[in-house]
Amino acid sequence: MAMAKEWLLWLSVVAAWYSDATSAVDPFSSRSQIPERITGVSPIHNGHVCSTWGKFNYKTFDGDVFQLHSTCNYVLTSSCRSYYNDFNIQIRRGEDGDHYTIKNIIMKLEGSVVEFSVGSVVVNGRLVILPYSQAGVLIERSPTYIKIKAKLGLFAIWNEEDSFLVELDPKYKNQTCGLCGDFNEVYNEFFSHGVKISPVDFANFWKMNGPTESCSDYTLESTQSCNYMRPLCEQILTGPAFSSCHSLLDVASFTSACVADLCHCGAGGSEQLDPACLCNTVSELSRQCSHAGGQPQNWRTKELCCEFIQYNLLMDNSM
Ligand SMILES: [Ca+2]
Repeated sequence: MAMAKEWLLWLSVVAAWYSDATSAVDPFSSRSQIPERITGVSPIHNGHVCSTWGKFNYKTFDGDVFQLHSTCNYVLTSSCRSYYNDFNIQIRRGEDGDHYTIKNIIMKLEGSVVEFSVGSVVVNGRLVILPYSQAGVLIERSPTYIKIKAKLGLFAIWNEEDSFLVELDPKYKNQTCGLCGDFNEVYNEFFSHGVKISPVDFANFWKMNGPTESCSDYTLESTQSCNYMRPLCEQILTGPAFSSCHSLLDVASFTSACVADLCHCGAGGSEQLDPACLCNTVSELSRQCSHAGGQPQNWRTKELCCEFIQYNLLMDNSM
């Protein structure tokens, strides 16, 4: 994959800055692969959270990180095992040139249907003003997020851009289906009848497009040729700004997502690379760290993602 020299130079400068700042022992240097099971990290956060961010990153409840480049509508997660369907969350990403975002989210929460799109929240067909609270569903807006709490045991946040996170009560373990997986603490999502399947094949099980709708999806090329970018991601994600996060999150999985972000940076094979590619996963680590109870420090510098606002506000993660 063609890489602009300026881009590599810029990355090297950023990495060097972080490297200087992380002269202490790097406890994650040997964790270059996604572990078979997430261990030693916060079970409260990691075990109950599914998320999607950036252009195409998804992380299942069980910790699998995968990339799905698609503008189709999918079931993100739903209660599938019980007779009564407690919840169903559908999500559709959109792209406008180089700008990728979550176009809309539909949440069926017990008896209510809540539709989110940028700038509007519609409950049971009616536009509502936030904060909204009715029938066990609370929706409120913070400076940087829309938060959704459902009494049945669901908490979600959307930054009205690329990042959506859903946390479920443990009572739903092994009860869910959708892109977030089955929530059974086993990495089994990408196998069908014992055969490994691609993210697009996996996602096809959960595609919910109407018969007349059109959308595009494709499997991204392997990131194996981009492994040389891994140290850059590791240096930033294991840096001192995130020291309070390292015991709370599985940083190795974010590193893999960061490598994918850089590997697939630029639109349509263009050599014009977007510095924001590096920011997506770093921002997500910061958000999830806050959600898990950590306190990420100000990681944005003049060289790194300075044009974006600071997201790492302390969030209320109570259910
Ligand atoms: Ca699973």
